[in-house]
Amino acid sequence: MKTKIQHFDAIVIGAGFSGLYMLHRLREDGLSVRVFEAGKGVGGTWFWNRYPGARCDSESVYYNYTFSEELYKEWTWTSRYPEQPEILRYLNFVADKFDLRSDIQFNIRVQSAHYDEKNNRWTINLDDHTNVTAKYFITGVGCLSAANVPNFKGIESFKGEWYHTGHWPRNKVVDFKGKRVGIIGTGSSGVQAIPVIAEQAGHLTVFQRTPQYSAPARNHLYDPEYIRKTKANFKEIKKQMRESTGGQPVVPPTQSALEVNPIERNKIYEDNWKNGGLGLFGAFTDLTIDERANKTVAEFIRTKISEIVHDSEVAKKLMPYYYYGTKRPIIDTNYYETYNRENVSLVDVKNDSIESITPNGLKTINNEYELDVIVFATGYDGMTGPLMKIDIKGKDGISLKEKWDGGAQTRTYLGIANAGFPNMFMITGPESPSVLSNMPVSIEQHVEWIADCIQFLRTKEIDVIEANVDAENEWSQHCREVAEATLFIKTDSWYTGANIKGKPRGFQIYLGGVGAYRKKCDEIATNGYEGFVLTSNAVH
Ligand code: NA7
Repeated sequence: MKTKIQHFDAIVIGAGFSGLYMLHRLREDGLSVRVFEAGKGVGGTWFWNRYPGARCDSESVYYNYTFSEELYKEWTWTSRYPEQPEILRYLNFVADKFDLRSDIQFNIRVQSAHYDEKNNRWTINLDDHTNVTAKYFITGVGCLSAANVPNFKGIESFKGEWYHTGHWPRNKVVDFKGKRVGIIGTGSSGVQAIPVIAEQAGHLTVFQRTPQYSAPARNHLYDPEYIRKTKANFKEIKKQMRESTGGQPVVPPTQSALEVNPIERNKIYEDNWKNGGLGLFGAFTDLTIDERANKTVAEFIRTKISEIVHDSEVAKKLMPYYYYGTKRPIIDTNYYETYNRENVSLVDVKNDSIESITPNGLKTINNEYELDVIVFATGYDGMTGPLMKIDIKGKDGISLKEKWDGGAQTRTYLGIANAGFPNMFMITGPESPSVLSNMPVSIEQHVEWIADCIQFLRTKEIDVIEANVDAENEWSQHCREVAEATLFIKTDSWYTGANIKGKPRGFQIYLGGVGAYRKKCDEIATNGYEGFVLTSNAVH
């Protein structure tokens, strides 16, 4: 028997920070909405990333929604950097408070979304073989949700257990006790997991391809007085975050690292190191644009590594050599210190690369390692990856993958829309500030912009909104130019797509800052959605 196709005003993919708020906003505006979520619960990234030590590196009191002052005041974070279980509890609290679950379908994957030009509707095909349609199609799929498990030869022969940090088991505690554990990858996930796993494992072998710059997080429990003050300053904090560069309420630097004398500069770095967190990254105005300025902070961290790590050979292997900050700067709890443990060893797989996974462990060109458990902390196909996993087709049956030429030619308008894909919106899509900002701030901005845009279309009885090709090209070019003026593009990283074999190199994040970006998006809306083509009575 054929099941009846359901029709909605809007379909949203994903029930993380983006999808939850998008659902809430559109429902408040009177739209019928359905959210599809592959996980068994809400949370998105925070549903899947359950690996040991998983924490956010934005401070808790800023890593939350600000659309509701009541919500902000009702929730109280326990520590400076929130652990994954606490963030997940927060998102569940939000889902309950706004009664969101009734419009979310869990355990289901969107396989395709095709635009039907004749009827001006999107048809969404789900992996339970049902279809639904909607006028507006919105993606809240996250920027780092397409896990990268390198295609190592022999992986299927491995007799032990293996896990990717982004797909950690939900109903099982992975037991490392007394085991020989290998971890591949030393990005944020690896750096967080390594110290925690080392405390449990019999022996932990870290397979490092590129060493990392990391600074201490100095996580601590919050003082109730600090929480009280933060809640009392809600309005000011919200304003500061929205107008800032990175979505954090911090005072921006005013000095070049080269303007101050070395003693003073070192004191500023020391203060940031003692204070913990990502302060070093924003210590001076020119760390990410001037090679000589960057060298000063890079040298500072390299000196710290040599002071912390006892074995000079190990310390040497841990020394990063590229521009600081051009790979995501990391904060940690006892990362470098962990290499002083007897049960931890470091293997440099840049010089002795991984050849295969064997039934009993891992083989590099020169050595073999026996392992009971392998942890892949090998990252993600960032930004475009999650979108290209879905078969999204716009006008004339052209897919997003074709339009972007498999990632080689990513072009978007504001990171929100795509020419050729009418009535489709991306929350924190490629070429928006997204991952180079405090995510909830960027997510809220997109959700509110999209919801306001849809309200505008409904009020003016406009049926179709589509980005104009010229406006899109101009925006993409602007993004590239901003990135090319920085050191970011000089390093192989997931920002540039260099971490994925065969992925063309680009830069898919807007580096102009969240405040400037918000202003630009608002101007476009105020000018009647400049750069978009608006059409009425499109339904034939
Ligand atoms: P990242 O930051 O992309 O880190 C992945 C790590 O895995 C990194 O050290 C990679 O080395 C390493 N890697 C990837 N593939 C391989 C292969 N084939 N062999 C050896 N090593 C490999 O991902 P994370 O999950 O840690 O963090 C992602 C983001 O989440 C982070 O930036 C924050 O925004 C939050 P490489 O550096 O490429 O040489």
